[in-house]
Amino acid sequence: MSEGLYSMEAKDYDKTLDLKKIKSYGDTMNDGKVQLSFTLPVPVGDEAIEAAKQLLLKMGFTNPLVVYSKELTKGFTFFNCYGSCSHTVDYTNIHVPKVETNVMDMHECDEFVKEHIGRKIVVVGASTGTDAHTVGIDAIMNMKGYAGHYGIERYEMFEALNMGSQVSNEDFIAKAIELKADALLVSQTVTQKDVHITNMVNLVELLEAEGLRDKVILVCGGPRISHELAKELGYDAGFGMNTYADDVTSYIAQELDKRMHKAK
Ligand code: B12
Repeated sequence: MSEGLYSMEAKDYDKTLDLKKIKSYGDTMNDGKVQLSFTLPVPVGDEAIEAAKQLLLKMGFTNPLVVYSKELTKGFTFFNCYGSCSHTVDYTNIHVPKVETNVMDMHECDEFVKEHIGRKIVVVGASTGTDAHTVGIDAIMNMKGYAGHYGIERYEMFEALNMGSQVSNEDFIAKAIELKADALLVSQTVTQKDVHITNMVNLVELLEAEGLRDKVILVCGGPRISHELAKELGYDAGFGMNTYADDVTSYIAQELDKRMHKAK
């Protein structure tokens, strides 16, 4: 067989992992391969494919490849593409602010609360404002839990009320006062036009006006929520994708312990 592609052996491929210069991984180290899809507002055809390739080049991809294109509706074409990314990122210089807690499972957490708090912790949660998404807050609070992690309603040492969705900040606060909540859990999924920011800031302002802000542990969560954003908006903690009840209960229990301990 002649020399060429087929004669290449595994040993010929780049295997260098430099954490100061990482790039996307396709089949081999540092190949930079990325799959992406987008739509262009042009009719399907060869010109549309060429336009997609040129756009990929301008995005900084080498070897642009359009592997699928389809007319979505008249005048719009959808593409699946591959390309090689030429840029790198210094992984060693990445610092993401996050909630620093010792995550305990349900039983450990209940034991911790018995020992350190000595009573049940009251938690009120809701998807607030106009947000109609309930699956996120249910995943955290529902008795049956999510992905093998029991929700807060299941915990022996937590008293949990899930108010559901589209709960006004005023109703949310009224319930928190009625139940003497230790922690409030705010879920925000819709982020269009920054509606979550307006709503979350409004809650903080109302809590401050009621003199309640420092008396509760204020936690928010949602797919586009980060701890950094939460802190910026005046919350104590923020949780994003792939959060489980364990993360939240562990944080609340340890934070409440800290606050009670400090108050003594
Ligand atoms: C299901 C769904 C719906 C259902 C909701 C049903 C229900 N009962 O919840 C329905 C059909 C009603 C719906 C409606 C709408 N939806 Co919708 N929906 C979705 C969808 C497909 C899944 C969301 C979901 O359930 N995820 C699963 C849960 C488990 O994940 P999660 O929410 O991220 O929760 C986890 C973490 O974020 C975190 N978490 C979440 N909340 C909290 C709270 C706390 C305190 C903590 C600690 C953690 C935490 O923990 C959870 C578990 O790990 C997403 C797209 C997608 N694939 O994500 C769109 C999506 C969220 N919807 C979207 C939109 C735009 C809408 C509508 C505005 C559409 C419209 N124009 O009418 C309306 C909303 C109207 C309104 N007033 O809110 C957009 C949001 C875009 C944006 N960023 O703003 C998405 C992303 C779809 C899209 N790509 O455009 N939707």
